Amino acid sequence: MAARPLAEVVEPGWAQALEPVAPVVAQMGDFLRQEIAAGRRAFAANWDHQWSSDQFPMRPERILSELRKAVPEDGFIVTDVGWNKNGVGQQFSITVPGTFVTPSGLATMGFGPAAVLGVKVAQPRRAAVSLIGDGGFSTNPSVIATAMEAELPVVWLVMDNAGFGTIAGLESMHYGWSFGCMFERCGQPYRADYAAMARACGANGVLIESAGDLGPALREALASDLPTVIQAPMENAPTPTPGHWNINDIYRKGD
Ligand SMILES: Cc1ncc(C[n+]2csc(CCOP(=O)(O)OP(=O)(O)O)c2C)c(N)n1
Ligand SMILES: [Mg+2]
Repeated sequence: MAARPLAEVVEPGWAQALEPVAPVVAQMGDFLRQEIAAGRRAFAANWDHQWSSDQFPMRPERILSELRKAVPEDGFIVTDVGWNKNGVGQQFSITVPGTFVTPSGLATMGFGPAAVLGVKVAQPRRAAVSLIGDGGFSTNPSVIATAMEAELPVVWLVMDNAGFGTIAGLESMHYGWSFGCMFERCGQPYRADYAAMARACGANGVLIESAGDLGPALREALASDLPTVIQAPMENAPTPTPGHWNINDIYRKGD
């Protein structure tokens, strides 16, 4: 990447003061870029067998890789909270700045299903996909009717692990149970039919029945002039959390 003149990137008056150290900083930048690229290659080598896994219910990595292949590089990925956000943060290559929209540290469930509507209003010609969990989508399913009224052909891709999966993992790690976090009925995983909810609103609704169906379903949804809910049953498996920290180091069982 070509270095920009200092005067363009720092406050007026600082350029002269920083001039002597600029070459060193530029060299460090090159070194860091190489280190990051090597780290990404090593990370990808660890996970590529999951990116193409045919397992069903699906692996989260396969969902992420199908999404990356289907959405144009300038399309928007809007997440919520859970494996969706954690997965995009670490396993989804973003090449166009501003195309990853996320509640980040505020982590408000229900953000993803709604925020994608605002994104589509602002950029109607670009693809806008909301990648969300079943818990997050359940907090705000009325967005389907709103998208129908406003004629916004957005896509919600629901990673359906039949639970508040991230929180179930934290609970069971620290307390040995996952009370209230896994959706069950009569001892079996309980999945509401989110695709049918979409159809009830007049939108498209697709329930994925095998891993290979997801790519074509995404392409069809992106070409449609109606909003679409795609429900992808998924194993409740962690995608690594972005950054150097581990969420399990933060929450500790009290004395
Ligand atoms: C309004 C709100 N309530 C509770 C939480 C805590 N919380 C964070 S992730 C999560 C579970 C989300 O479930 P789901 O959307 O299904 O994603 P998953 O963890 O299963 O990937 C919860 C309850 C939150 N972030 N926001
Ligand atoms: Mg879930």
